[in-house]
Amino acid sequence: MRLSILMALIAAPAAAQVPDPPPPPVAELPGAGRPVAISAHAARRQALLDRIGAGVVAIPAATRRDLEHHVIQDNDFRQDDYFFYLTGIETPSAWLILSVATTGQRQVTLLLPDRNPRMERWTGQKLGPGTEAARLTGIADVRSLNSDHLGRTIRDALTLSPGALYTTMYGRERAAGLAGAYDGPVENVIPILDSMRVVKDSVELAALRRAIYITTEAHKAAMQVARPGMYEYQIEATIEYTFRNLGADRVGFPSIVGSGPNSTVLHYDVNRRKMEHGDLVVMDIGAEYGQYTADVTRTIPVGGQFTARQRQVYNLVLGTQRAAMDAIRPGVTFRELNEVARRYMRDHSGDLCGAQSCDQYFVHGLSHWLGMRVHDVGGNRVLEPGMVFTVEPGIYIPEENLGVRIEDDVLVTESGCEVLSDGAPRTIEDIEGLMHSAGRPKTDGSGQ
Ligand SMILES: [Mn+2]
Repeated sequence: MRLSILMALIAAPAAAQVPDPPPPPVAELPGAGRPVAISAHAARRQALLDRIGAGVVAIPAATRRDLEHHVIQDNDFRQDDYFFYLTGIETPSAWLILSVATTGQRQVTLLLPDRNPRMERWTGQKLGPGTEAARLTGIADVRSLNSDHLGRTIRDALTLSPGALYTTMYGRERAAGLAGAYDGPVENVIPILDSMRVVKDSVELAALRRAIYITTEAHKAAMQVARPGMYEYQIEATIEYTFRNLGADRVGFPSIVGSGPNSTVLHYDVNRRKMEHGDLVVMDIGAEYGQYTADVTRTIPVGGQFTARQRQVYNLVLGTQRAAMDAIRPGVTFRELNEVARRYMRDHSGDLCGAQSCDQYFVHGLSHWLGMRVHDVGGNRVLEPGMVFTVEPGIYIPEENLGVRIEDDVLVTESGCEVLSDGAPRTIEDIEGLMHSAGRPKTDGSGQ
């Protein structure tokens, strides 16, 4: 027992409590790609074809970056979001061609680069054309990108399915160029895909839940290690250690760990300051898992206890967030939620921020969509069940080196919302409780 308690104290935070990811529906893909949720991706492709009427859709995968030519610190391959949304595979340089003929007949073709054993010595095994790829992706027609030629596939599809050529490619004349002598209309398919992506299906929600779970665990780990005298990057290290330790693929965005004066800088990510007693630390972080990212912010007192002044400002931000969350339901807009939040802040500021209301220090928007991108696609939309977004009020008072932001990720339900990031302590009582339980002496936060 003694040993297990000791091990629990020195082990990585909460590593033993991680629930397993859902069981894979098929075998893992070569190259360590995760299993494809075949029916979900097929449903997305069919939903896209429902939307375009007649025509052909051509979606390129991302290409692998080159150590010799690109920024080497950022050489990790990450799949193109649109290609991933429609296929679930992380294979570089592939293409997806979808078509719907005037007869209504639909065709889905995946073009994969031929495998290259010599290159695979360097880059690892890749998914190549063949029956194995068809089985693993659920796309029956998998062809060789090299021998079948992309242009011919697109041209043939356009012959059978006249209409427009839809693509995500920048420089859409290049897409037409791929189809040779094609001189019909070329359309941007991105707005259609974005309008689909803003409402998440169950497979997307599972990835988001896992990314968010990992992120809330990282917040708890950070709360437990934070001490005056530490540097911000040491908190960042604990956070990003926890991300990888729990299976995150990468950060969804650079981790923000801003203490004292840096707590009032919205996107501070240098993280080099030495933290002092009395500082608040804003930690705005998000793990990425399965191409989906979390975005959760907590603000903590590095000494383990909020001062009276910090406590008042913190609770105003928290009350503002609760007011906004209480107003979430289908049919509401971001603009309306923002108004609810600002009205609450104005009505409850008292003299906390001088003669004016504290909402003068609430200098950013309340919400943004969340998904494969941290500021996800979706634009102006009325809330519907299945949408996921952030609720993040803040108050930043530079003249006091006092910044507070509280950010949670919510899922719109039929009647309101589910807070997906509840796992990270949010109230003063819960934050101080966790910080004290990590062996920290009780102080008044002022350094004594
Ligand atoms: Mn955010």
